[in-house]
Amino acid sequence: MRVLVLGGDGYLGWPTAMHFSARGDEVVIVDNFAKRQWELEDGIEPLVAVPPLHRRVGQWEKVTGHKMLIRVGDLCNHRFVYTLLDDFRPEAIIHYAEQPSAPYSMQGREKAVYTQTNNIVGTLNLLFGIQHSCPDCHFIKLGTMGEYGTPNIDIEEGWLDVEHNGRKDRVLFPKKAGSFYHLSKVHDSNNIEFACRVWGMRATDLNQGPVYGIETEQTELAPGLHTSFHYDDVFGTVLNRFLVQAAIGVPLTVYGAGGQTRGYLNLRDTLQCVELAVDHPSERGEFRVFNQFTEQFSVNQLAEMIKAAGSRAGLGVQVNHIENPRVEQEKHYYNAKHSKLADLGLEPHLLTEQAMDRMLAVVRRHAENVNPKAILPRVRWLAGDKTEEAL
Ligand code: USQ
Repeated sequence: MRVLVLGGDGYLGWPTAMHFSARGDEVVIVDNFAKRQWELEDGIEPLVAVPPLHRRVGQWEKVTGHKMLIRVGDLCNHRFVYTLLDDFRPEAIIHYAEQPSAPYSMQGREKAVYTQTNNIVGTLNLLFGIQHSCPDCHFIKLGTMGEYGTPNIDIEEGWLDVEHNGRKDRVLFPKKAGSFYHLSKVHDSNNIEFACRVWGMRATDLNQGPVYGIETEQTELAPGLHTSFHYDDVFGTVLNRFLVQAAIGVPLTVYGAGGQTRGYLNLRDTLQCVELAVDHPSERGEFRVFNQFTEQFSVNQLAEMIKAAGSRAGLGVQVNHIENPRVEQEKHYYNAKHSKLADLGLEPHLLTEQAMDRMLAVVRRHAENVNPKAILPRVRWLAGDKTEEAL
């Protein structure tokens, strides 16, 4: 298939591009390297330095014989988007090319406006571009479980059947996002649903939970094919952060009471889920939503699991409850449905002791690269514009 991987230089995008290329699909990676710029702004580096994209693609070709093309450009430039889609006529578009961090978006007005403009305008340009150049193409969009927030009712997969004053309808599940970043994805979802309803587009919104992990089948093939693994307070997801904290012997940073519960998944399962979506496209006019995670944990449960992995590895891991920099519920009901990907055949890589031990061992190998200043959270939800100068 002809597959576009938008944001193919990133944590999820690069392994995804290799995964599809390995199956023999024709892959074009699109990126504007904005993530590398955001890292430079805040003095943040991934655990292991990531070679430039062209070098990684060259290495991939050398190791596997598979070619991948690179197109450098910004999705907020509609001419770039239209030319890209006209030239390549993709059958599937996997869209990761967004600012992915809640704390980044909460640094102040400038970063909130940037996050929403970048994410929403880029996606909107794609919707128009698809309608214009490749209307039958399947649009696979990385959304987030954080669009729903933590409601006191069960979370359905995208849609909710309601009965109100004796009448029935099917509506998008109510959203209660927890940051301006998560809200950007809510707005994207609304725009995509509208494009499906009005233009007959086919789309799948993957509402993904926090991802953990460092390796995939392809990253292991040769040196230089690794992905960008963040452990810092801005781009690092909680389990990846805890692994690094355990590895360097600093206390785990549980925010507040630690009862915050989310649906998590292994990086390897992100690839599997996206592949299942590509191989089972939605119908024309269908806005399909998959809740993309495999297991639910509270932050406290994750901390306990890391502590146990630490003692198996001979590390004493201390768990600290620090003041929560976010405004979020720390004890709440959480029951999110996630059966649609399983129905398509997802075989999860669960967070077993063995999986945890392996990740901790890999992270420990690079412990000398860790910048201890990137551990404690710096962005406060209540600070409004005041954080901008603090960073
Ligand atoms: N947390 C801690 N300690 C830390 C870091 C985080 O207790 O050191 C807590 C947070 O307060 C939160 C939970 O862990 O309650 C998850 O935080 P996270 O930073 O792992 O995840 P989040 O900010 O929600 O964002 C991440 C990705 C984002 C994706 C989202 C899926 O960065 O791209 O959309 O996970 S979800 O959380 O389901 O919305």
